[in-house]
Amino acid sequence: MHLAALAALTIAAAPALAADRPAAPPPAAPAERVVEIKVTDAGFVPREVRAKKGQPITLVFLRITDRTCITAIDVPAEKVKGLELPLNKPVRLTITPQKAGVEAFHCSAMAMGGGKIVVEP
Ligand SMILES: [Cu+2]
Repeated sequence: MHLAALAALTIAAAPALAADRPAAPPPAAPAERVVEIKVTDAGFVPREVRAKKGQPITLVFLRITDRTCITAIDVPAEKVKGLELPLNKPVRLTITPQKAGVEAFHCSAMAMGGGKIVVEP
């Protein structure tokens, strides 16, 4: 009973909400690229990410294991150092690579993991 009433309310309210902001401008910027990188028992998955020079890309790191030394990472080319990756909590990192080539990312403790951001010109 309660659920049905709630659903009816939601449906009734929806057009009013939509009418509240009819003038929302279309997004001007191209869609942001987002890539999820998990930290698992096997390390970074995927280990390699492709990016384009001068175009922002958001890396979402998600550590799903405690059996790893990758609890914090560095991306030296982006001056990122000791970025903490709490267990099961996504951490977003947006970068805009300025040079074509390969940017490494790895664990802060030992520079392990062998992650690569391949930046295309
Ligand atoms: Cu390590």
